[in-house]
Amino acid sequence: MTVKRALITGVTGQDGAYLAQLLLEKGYAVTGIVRRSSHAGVFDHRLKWLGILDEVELVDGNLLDQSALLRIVQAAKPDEIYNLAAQSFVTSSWQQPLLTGQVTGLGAVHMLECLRSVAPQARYYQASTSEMFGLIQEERQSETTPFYPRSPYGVAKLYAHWMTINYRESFGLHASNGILFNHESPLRGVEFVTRKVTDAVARIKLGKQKELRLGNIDAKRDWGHARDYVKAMWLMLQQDRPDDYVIATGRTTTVRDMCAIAFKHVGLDIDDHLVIDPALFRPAEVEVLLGNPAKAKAAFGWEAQTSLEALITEMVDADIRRLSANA
Ligand code: NAP
Ligand code: F7E
Repeated sequence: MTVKRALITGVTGQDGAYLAQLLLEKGYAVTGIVRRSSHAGVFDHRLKWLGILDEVELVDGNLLDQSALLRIVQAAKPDEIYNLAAQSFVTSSWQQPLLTGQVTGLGAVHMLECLRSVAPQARYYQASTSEMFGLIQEERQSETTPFYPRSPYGVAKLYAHWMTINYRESFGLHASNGILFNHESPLRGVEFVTRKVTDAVARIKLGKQKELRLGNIDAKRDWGHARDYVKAMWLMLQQDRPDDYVIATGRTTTVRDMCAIAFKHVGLDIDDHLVIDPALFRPAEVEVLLGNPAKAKAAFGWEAQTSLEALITEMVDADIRRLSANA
């Protein structure tokens, strides 16, 4: 039996780790691109947490270095390429707009150029995002909703999104965009709001912290579990024809209500600890997102499996375990 080969950019990130785990379970040989860091913990902590560090082949590369990417793709001979690498934190995209454009926007084109030049048969997944909807033009956002990005991150992703469609149409590549709404897990970076909340709630419960400072708690998001969402990435590349799909739960919740789930889980009162900090508000906010995943359900039967309550309580419990082990 021939073993399928997958190449993942951003393998050290939340989604990269869960996707690598899924593909290994399916019998794939998995290669992941890692950008060099002075600290080993940056590249191995999520893969270690999932117990798969030794099973993934890690190669040194950077989305900004086209020559390295070309050599990597040529050597890996992938059947499937998942482009998950990005400067993915919306707040940072105002601090580093040019870098965000280069990595999150142009970086995707570096990968598409590799595909076009040396791997035209490979199937390609582009990590598009609900942030492209930004100032929403329809109450429930689907593949046909007009885009209106509200951050340098959203604008960079929109460029990558359209370049993926353009390369598909120009060169006949099997290239698909997954327009994923927010998805979280115990492996989420601690700068994102769900993990910031669950980490703080765990610290408050363990007596290591007193307050939780947040910005706009009226913002609403459609939050799912990363483990469910990486299955959708894989399913997209198993379809005969490349296409673009919204992946979401179809439920939206305020930051405040998400937070309340976390505090309630450990028997604490949110109003005793939550502090609003105006410095954490964004220059332009995405007030509400709510996805319509009907197309993905009809095409390949994908549906979110994890409720927000199950997701947040899993994250709080994981943070309590992590902090207790490090005490
Ligand atoms: P993440 O945890 O921030 O991971 C980003 C990954 O990109 C990390 O592995 C990071 O490496 C890598 N990276 C950053 N700059 C790079 C560069 N110049 N060269 C090579 N690698 C680089 O993000 P995630 O939550 O897993 O999301 C995965 C993808 O989906 C991203 O493209 C994100 O924008 C997109 N997305 C995420 C969501 C969500 O809710 N999670 C929703 C829609 C779309 P280091 O480990 O070295 O930092
Ligand atoms: O913010 C509000 C904040 O940083 C969610 C990325 O994965 O999902 C993510 O982008 C909301 C915003 O995620 C704090 O203003 C309030 O309205 O967790 P977040 P995001 O910006 O939605 C999309 C789909 C991506 O593609 C991105 O890569 O929460 N909020 N107070 C806060 N947010 C943070 N981070 N920190 C706060 O203190």
